[in-house]
Amino acid sequence: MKKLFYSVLACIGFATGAAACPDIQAYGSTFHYTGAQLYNRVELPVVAGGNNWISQCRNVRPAPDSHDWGDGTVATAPDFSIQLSGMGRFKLSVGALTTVAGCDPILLINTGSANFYYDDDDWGDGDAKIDLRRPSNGWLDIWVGTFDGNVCDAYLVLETFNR
Ligand SMILES: [Ca+2]
Repeated sequence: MKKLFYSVLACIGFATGAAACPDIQAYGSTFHYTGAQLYNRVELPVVAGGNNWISQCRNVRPAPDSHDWGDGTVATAPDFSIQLSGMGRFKLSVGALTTVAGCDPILLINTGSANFYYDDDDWGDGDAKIDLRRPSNGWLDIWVGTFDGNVCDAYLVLETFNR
């Protein structure tokens, strides 16, 4: 419900010419994990989608993913703000998955070193995945969007691996 309210606000903003875009100053649902904790895979439910087309946001120029680059819609505030620590000996896999037919999630993240990354389908079967080989400690902001602008149920996956 909170997200729906946010969407309405974003629509009003757009109608008056003040288009909203992903905001790295805002916080989503907040969690703190160490690299060791995430060695046990964590799954967090999320409603994928939002009102901001990434391609129309000048403040967001994601690093091109090795496999695909595309568009999609995300909310203004991150869906998740994850405070990471103890990441020194780990790599981190971030996934956006769904079991809903016709739901095509995308991932947009902003790392502790303030870099945006985007992915559409690297998990396989339309699901998104971004692997951070040397994840920064600090805040990782995560938007779970959809490629086609729809809103649908998905879940975020976080898991570390020894590197
Ligand atoms: Ca996808």
